[in-house]
Amino acid sequence: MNKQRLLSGHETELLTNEELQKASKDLVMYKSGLVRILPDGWLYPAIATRYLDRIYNMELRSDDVLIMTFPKCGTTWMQEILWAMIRNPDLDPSNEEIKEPLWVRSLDVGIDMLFDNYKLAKNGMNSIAEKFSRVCPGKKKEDGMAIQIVENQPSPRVIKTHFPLDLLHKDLLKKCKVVYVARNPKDMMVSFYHYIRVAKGGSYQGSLEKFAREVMRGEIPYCPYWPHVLQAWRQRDNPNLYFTTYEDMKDDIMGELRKVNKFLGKNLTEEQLKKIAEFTSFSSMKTRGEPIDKAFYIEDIWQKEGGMFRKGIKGDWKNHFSPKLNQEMDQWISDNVKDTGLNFKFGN
Ligand code: PPS
Repeated sequence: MNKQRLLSGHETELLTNEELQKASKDLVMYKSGLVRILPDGWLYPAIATRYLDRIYNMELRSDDVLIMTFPKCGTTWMQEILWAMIRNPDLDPSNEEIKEPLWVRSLDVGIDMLFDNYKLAKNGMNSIAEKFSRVCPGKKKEDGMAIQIVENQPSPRVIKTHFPLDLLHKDLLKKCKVVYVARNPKDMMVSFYHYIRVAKGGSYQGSLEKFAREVMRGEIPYCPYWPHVLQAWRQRDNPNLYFTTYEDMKDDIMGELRKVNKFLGKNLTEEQLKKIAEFTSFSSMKTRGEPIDKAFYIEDIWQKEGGMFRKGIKGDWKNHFSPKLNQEMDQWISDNVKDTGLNFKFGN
């Protein structure tokens, strides 16, 4: 079926063969192709349409917390903070969950759509598949492993999503809390480019300049960037959404932890927050290792440049952008933030 109406009200449209051929020149492709979700044009592996309605309709609990981001904007960092604050505030090492990789403890509810990639399907998601068979006996993988694990998880849950607000339930912000992390688009671009090269699901072969232009035109999976960020930005005064940035976290992590503590109503002590800051520092997280299965990565790029934990700094774009790309990005940014009140710090 070429077109489908989702419960969120969006219409789906499969990319034509011509569009797919263009997209797959530098990118590893998905068996079922790609789908565009209108009107904003979100681009996902076409298999996403199998899960989106179920995710839209998932039963939300009042103590659920969602970590929502556009990719490469600080998800993993905030996810580990939220998991610690909510599930293990004293960082008890004997906690059973802490032994699991982060992406199993706190699932990306839409991760199954990446399974459609032949390079990943084989063993890139073993830990999720293992948990699925353990906690969802008799259930079908094809109905979405992540969503079914999440449905079975004990409260309070920390759920990760890269889907934007408007693809999730219309009452999401009435029913539970969302922490949204944005990152300046120049550093997002460098980090996204690295990841789409190192992840077998991307195996991207083109240059940074080419990639950046494709992202700006919304031609890379998970794009477009602006509606994702702006939908959350417009909700910044909603008491159930906390909007923050990667740059604010880098500038003052204790200040951010206090704000998140208040937002969640956790009443953790300064001592507990300090320990969480240390537990979730870049060096601690990198030392503990990848939050996902290593089979996800192309080994030699991973060895040289890292995987999920690459540099963890602000302003790295300055080491990668040509003056021309910088100019194009500046234009793209100013066109899109105009009249929104949203400003980014571009790092030093
Ligand atoms: S993902 O795959 O979309 O969930 O990736 P995401 O976690 O959003 O983004 C990865 C970038 O975040 C950096 N990172 C951190 N920075 C500082 N402190 C901590 N603890 C931390 N954890 C992850 C990670 O290094 C990626 O940024 P770059 O610029 O590529 O280093």
